[in-house]
Amino acid sequence: MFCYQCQETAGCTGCTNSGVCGKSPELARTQDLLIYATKGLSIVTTALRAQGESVSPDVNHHITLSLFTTITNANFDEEVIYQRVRDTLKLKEALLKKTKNKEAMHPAALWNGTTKEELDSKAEEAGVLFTKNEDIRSLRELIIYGNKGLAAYMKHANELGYDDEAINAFMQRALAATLDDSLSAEALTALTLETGKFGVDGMALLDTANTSTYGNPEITKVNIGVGKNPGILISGHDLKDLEQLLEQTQGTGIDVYTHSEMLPAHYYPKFKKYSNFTGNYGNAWWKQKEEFESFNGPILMTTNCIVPPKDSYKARLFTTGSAGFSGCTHIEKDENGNKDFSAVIEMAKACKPPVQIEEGEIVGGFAHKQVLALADKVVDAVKTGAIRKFFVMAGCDGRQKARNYYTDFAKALPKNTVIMTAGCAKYKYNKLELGEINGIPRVLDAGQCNDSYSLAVIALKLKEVFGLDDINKLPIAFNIAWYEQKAVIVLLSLLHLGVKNIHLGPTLPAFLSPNVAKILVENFGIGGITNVEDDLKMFLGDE
Ligand code: FSO
Ligand code: SF4
Repeated sequence: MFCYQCQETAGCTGCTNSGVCGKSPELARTQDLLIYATKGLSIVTTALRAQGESVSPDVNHHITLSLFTTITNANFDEEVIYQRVRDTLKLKEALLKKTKNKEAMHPAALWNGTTKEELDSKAEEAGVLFTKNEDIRSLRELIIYGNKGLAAYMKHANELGYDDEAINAFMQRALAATLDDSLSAEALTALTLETGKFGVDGMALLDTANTSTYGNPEITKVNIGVGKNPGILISGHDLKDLEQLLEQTQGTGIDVYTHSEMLPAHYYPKFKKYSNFTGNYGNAWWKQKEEFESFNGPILMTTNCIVPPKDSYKARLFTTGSAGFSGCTHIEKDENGNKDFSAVIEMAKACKPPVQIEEGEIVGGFAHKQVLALADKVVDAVKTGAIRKFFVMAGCDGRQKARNYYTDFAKALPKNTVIMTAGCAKYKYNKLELGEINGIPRVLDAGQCNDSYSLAVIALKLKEVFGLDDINKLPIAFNIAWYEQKAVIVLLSLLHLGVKNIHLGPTLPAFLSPNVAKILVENFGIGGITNVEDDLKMFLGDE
């Protein structure tokens, strides 16, 4: 196997024996195959569009779900991936009949197979290392990972009835292009930046889907303690799943708690009507081995990040959507698109209430509408010097000790600075009690990783208010923590919006070849992190 798609990749170069995430070589091979088959299908759909034919939403959604399924920590069930490969080939074969010029197509578009042996025999061509030139490989993977992240956000928007043919067509064109040997490094660089453009469109679509369905996030205090009832813990990012779970738990005596990236659900007005929506339990995804154990009740994973479960709670772990783990119950949609969570609820009734591991409250809900409602206060604070600088510290948390840098950085920031966050990165500093400036908390949590879009909207609005011609003239620094492929689309989107000098840690992606990294450094000022003291001086211009 060879996988280097996430920040925790072995030795900062690539996982080759097994994944640090728990991915086996067999699972890695099957995921490579699924990506290969998805590229083949994308070549066919792109050709069909060029012929003037339309591609059905079912095919588009199949492609987005396949991409999402291969994101780090989403799905560890090899059988599910094999089945998706077979389904993808079946869809492709049917569409292939309608395409002209088959002879000119890449073999990925023409290949077919059904047995495990036939599928496995393709594995070598499907892997990352099949592209020999390291710069081309780097750009191809950067495009693929960006599109995996975008696919995740599209899937959530699709669940709420929102879609965009232009984004689907782009994702498929981009995937197809990663098998086109005629494309130069320059052409692939342009496609990478174009991915950022569609990243902005995808995050904007999801923002509209979420806020139109559940209202605009508002300042909210979230309980981090526990109640006396048994509970269900829901994690991942899918708000539609949460809505259905809340509906189905009404009157059952079961409380619902969020974990990790589901925390921001508490900020949406629509979820506040559920009296059993009790609070947030625990921290970021990587702490789940301890926290799922002490929670005592069933856990529903709606997306990544899954850590391979301990036997002690594996029977209590349920998955749905893109998430999967062999041996855990997976809940599918019925023919009407609804999910039946009664098995989860019945299990909860027989479980003990959660063990309290923390107490108190945390504050969040600072997405664009809420922050812009406070714009006068914010602008005043900047003009009077009460706020010297904003630090966008969005992104992901992870296992590596080096990430304590972000806690130390937050603690060391001068008291006249404000952190703007989104994604599970927040757990490194959202319980630190960093205080307020003129009533504005020093940690403003916009929401999930996709709500980094909100931070960009806020920055663009501030640019307008201050009459600036360049977003980089604002007193905002970007010190972002990344882990998996959704962070890649967030990064590419910020680049598209013209943000420069983003610092990325705790390490730069292993999939950036020295030449590709050089392009990003020279054109966008992308940099890594060093240590808190030196970085603070650099960000504050105190050298
Ligand atoms: Fe975190 Fe995992 Fe949201 Fe990621 S829970 S790491 S970037 O899936 O998607 O922030
Ligand atoms: Fe390794 Fe990350 Fe790939 Fe898992 S997802 S195999 S940890 S690079």
